[in-house]
Amino acid sequence: MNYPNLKKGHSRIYRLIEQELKRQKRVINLVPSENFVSQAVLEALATPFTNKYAEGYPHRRYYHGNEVSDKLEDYTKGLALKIFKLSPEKWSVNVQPYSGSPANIAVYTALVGRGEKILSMNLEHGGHLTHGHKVSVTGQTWNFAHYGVGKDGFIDYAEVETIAQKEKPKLIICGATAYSRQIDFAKFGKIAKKINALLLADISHVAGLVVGGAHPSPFSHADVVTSTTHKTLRGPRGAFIVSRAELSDKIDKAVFPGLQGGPHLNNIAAMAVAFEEALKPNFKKYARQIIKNTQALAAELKKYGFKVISGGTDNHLLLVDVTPLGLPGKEAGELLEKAGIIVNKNMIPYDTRKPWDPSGIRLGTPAVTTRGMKEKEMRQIAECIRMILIDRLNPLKIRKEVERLTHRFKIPLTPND
Ligand code: DSN
Repeated sequence: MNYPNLKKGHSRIYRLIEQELKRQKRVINLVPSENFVSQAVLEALATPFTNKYAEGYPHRRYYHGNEVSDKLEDYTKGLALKIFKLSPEKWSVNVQPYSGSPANIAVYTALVGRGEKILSMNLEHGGHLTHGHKVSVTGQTWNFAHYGVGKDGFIDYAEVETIAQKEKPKLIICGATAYSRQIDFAKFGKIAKKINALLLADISHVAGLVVGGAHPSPFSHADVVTSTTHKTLRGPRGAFIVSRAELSDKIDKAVFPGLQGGPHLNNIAAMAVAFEEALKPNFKKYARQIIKNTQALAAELKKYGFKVISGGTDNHLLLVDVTPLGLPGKEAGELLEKAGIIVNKNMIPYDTRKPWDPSGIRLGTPAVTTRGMKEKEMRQIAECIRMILIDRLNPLKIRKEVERLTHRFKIPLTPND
């Protein structure tokens, strides 16, 4: 690890960074919303752009000295449109949201009056906290109605339409954080048109798959698209909002000055690096491999008798109900962690348990795919999971197998790391 000034003058922080790097190297990370950024993304994050205030938008700033920031933000916005093959005549983009939650809140603030109705996916069925859960400011400020999945684990589009017709929301949200199937943006678009609602696609989880051509794109059907940049897109933590051009003034005002202060320019620089990386041909391969890996993992787990929600996956994640094994999700996650396999506990559709100790675990392959693992390694990982959760072997015994894999498949850092 090459941070000489931290090592010399801030040894406590240096040691923590060292410990975290070591942890990341040694575990198999199956958290579907996490990934490993490239060294170039990390370098961009640690640049003097962090020193600059640039409240406002390119060429309309509240601070002087922004001639370079303007170039950076204009360039990043151009790249954001380019990765989705969008024309700047029809679409606008805002790259300033600090993360996915403020991006969603900015969209609601811009397009839906307080107290007005929004229709979104239930958190328990795979939606996101900022899709109107009662503990989120979104659920306390707007009037949310929800749709979910059927007992088969799939979105029932006929039911979505029935709820939409009854509730007449101003905005419909599609997109999820724990849904392992493709989202049919065309069907959502038709439903929204029928009731004259706007459609927001929150593609935070699948953005990298969309860019890589491994998941349908929402842009022919949605009015607004939000996404984080740090999940399958493999960029720094951050988010962006793409909207039909005529909505962009309202959205820009909602982001700044409505919700945020100055943009994090170093983050925007790192986002641009990630977008450039996503334009390279090998990103398509990466996106396709993520799905091959998740499907291999799901198939192998099913072979061992694990209960995979909806019976499988079309994307980067899968949900497993662990209660038939006599284990709640929290305990399953803890046992796996002891072996160095990191997942997150997660509610499953129709869960009777609570979010802090739900019935399921959520597993995903973006991070292990970045390490270069393929289907063969997914089968090995599934076997490790079986040995821990079904055979109930001591997880510490499985740790060696995990370390063999993590030793062979490095995280993307320069050789001196
Ligand atoms: N926390 C993110 C996830 O893990 O899916 C969503 O915000």
